[in-house]
Amino acid sequence: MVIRCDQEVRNERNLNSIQRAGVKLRSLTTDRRGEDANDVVAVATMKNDLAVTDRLPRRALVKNFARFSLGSFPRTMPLGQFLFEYLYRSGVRHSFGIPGDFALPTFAWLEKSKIHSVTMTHEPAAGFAADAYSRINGIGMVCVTYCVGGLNVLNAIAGAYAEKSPVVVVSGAPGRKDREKDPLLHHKVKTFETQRRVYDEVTVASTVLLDEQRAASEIVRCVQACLRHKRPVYIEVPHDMVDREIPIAGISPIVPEQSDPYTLSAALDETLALIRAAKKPVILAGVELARFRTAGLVLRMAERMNIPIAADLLSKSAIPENHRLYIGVYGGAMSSDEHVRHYVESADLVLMLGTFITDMSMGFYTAKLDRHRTVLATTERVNVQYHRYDSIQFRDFLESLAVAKMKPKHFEHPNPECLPLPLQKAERSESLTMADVFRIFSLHLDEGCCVVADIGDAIFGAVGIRSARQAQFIAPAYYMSMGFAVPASIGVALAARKLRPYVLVGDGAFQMTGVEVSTAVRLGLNPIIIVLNNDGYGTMRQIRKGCFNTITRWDYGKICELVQGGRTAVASTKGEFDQALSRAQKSDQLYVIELRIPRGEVSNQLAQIAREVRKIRGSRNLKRNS
Ligand SMILES: Cc1ncc(C[n+]2csc(CCOP(=O)(O)OP(=O)(O)O)c2C)c(N)n1
Ligand SMILES: [Mg+2]
Repeated sequence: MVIRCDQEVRNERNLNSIQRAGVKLRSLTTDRRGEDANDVVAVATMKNDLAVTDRLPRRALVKNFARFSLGSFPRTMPLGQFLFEYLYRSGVRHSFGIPGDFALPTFAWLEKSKIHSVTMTHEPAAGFAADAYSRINGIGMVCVTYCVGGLNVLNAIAGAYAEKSPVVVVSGAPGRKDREKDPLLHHKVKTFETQRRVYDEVTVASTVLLDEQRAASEIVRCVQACLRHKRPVYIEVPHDMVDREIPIAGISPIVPEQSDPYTLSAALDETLALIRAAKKPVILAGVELARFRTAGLVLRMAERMNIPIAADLLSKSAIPENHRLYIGVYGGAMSSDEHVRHYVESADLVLMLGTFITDMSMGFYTAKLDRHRTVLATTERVNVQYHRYDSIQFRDFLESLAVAKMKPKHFEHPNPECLPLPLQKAERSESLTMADVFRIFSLHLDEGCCVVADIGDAIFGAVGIRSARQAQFIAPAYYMSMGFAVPASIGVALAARKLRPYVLVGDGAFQMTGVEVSTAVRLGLNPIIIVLNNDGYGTMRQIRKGCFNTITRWDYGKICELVQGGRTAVASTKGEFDQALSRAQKSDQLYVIELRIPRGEVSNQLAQIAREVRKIRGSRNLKRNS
């Protein structure tokens, strides 16, 4: 018997009320989606069995079914074999992680699969690598052991959740048998459920594969949720389950999700009326355009309507920066230049498409984007001025805008001469300022580069990077976790072999995860790693001085000796940096370039932001010289 409960499960409270209403939840796995939790439907398949399934957009469903219909799998398979084969067919080619005894049987299946397993030096780095890989590849994974590994990688997965990066976390775990009588087993924290429960906070779906009958459908459900929401999911694999034969048949198709046609048409009518009436509209292209691969639709719309486009720090490079309609990065006081700031703030309509409105990307509350002149469309909702429309698929909304009839707008580029000035002979011996670091850096970029920025002035200054040729850019510009960039460069290089990572990393952040240079050398990768050495936590010093901003002075180039690979250079003048970059570009080896930046020297963007933060937090600099 099949009983379909049409009741929506919006949050855990609803799940609980379903339980109280008499439906006993057997092998319930929790789906949490924050704001888009209303996408979850509960389907009761038997009186005592409630599964939470995802609704996928019809397009995704058709595509997915065409690519890897479950019909092409044998009727039964060992669990580990199915898990990695399904992940492979979903697009995963590399896995990042560190094994442990509970995870060894899972790693054995991983090794037998078509997915390459990359052992990193530390789990946080594996998480950052997988995050960057997933952003570029569309899905990625980490494979770790129970709690000591899983909880070690948690911060990176939290960042992936916050910034919508589709990472599958596969964790080895104590066996089904081990859990009987609740013994104290190594790596256990509080209960056997602890790790899964912690992960529920940073994933959109989670499962513990304790039941052979449901294992395949649970794997499918989690991976589909990851692809659909572009957010992490958690799959826990007890070591005594991974070799068991599991049935593959009988997985129910995923119900596609569609826009409500009336709501879609009302939202479009209102938006198009605003665009029609606008004299000076602008698009603020958001990061979801990159994640959901919809930047092309927005470009088509912008070109047909002749509307200029700005990006924000998180979405930088989602739209080609050398496009004639591109005007720069907007972020209030943290904009790439005054022209873009003025243009966006004086526009009579700002179309925010796929935009995350965060304190950081909006320049610590200095952005001026009043609701009466904005449309905010994301995968979660569409807000047109003060009206909110739900039940609209983001892609449907963009597709309709891209083909809508509209008289092209008048547009004059506010800053056509925005490219960096070439380096003059006379200035080559001058010492480096942060503005010059980003200017010289920009002069060396082209389509083969992916700039990977860490936290600190590396990310703030990167707002101003602009090049004649389109380079890619990734950074944890919302979650802002230090230590991202060096391991992320490994993820980038493996996800896109044609891109060479250009890492911008502060000395503090390098001391966290820079040792991943070791993994890059082992894999034969050749990122160019630029260490911005300003003798400590420069960003923090801008906000509050104190001895807590002091770190040990390292000779950064020596890392190459330690890991026995790569080349190094040190630069403290503009000419030296330019020369070091040229050498690194000509070399096919990994390069570590240490830039000696005077303490206290910061980019304009950091100076502006620090001023705002000091204002908000009321911080006074207590000590002068630390
Ligand atoms: C994991 C983590 N720990 C602490 C912080 C807080 N934090 C932000 S910037 C910063 C200093 C960064 O120093 P460095 O990498 O040398 O860059 P700089 O600020 O000097 O440019 C710190 C400690 C953080 N964002 N992430
Ligand atoms: Mg520093």
